[in-house]
Amino acid sequence: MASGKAGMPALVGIVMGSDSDMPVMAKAAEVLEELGVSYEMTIISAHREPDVFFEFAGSAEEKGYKVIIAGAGMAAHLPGMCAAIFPMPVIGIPMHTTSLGGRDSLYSIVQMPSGIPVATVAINGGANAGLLAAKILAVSDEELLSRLKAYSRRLKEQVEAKDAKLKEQGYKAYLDDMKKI
Ligand code: RP5
Repeated sequence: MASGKAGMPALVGIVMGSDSDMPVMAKAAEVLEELGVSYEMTIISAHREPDVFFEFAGSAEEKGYKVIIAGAGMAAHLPGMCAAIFPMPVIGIPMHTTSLGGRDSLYSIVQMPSGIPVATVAINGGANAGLLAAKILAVSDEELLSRLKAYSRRLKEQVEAKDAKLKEQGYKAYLDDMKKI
């Protein structure tokens, strides 16, 4: 289990079906760290260890989680089953897959039956999942809301800086710079 803020009870549970999902799930963790939101990261396979999964989902509320971010690929049942058990918001991240390009994961996660919603982000949308979790928590946390507004301002400034560089250098030099990265 990886934790975002030492000594802070985790508000967000980040769970993934396999360590092969880690590069995408890490994006969610990075955003939460940047915004100062505590989290715990766990690997659980709903299919390969259902008993461990039921213990995780059944105890998540008691542990203090307010949101769960669940990522999985292929027949991706982890987010939906979290939503079936955990009474607060669940955000699903469909993993890209080599066989079906992630459509298998996307449809498995987004096509939930009425009554059991999963807020599904884009295929491999780890960063947006982290942001959405922070926005849900910011409904009752003014300081977090301020940090989210500052995050949005930084995004805007980054685009403005890119446009200023383009105007200054022209697109050919800009492209050359991009190839160096
Ligand atoms: C899913 O199956 C996982 O979420 C992962 O995306 C996919 C493949 O898992 P591994 O075979 O890499 O463990 O359960």
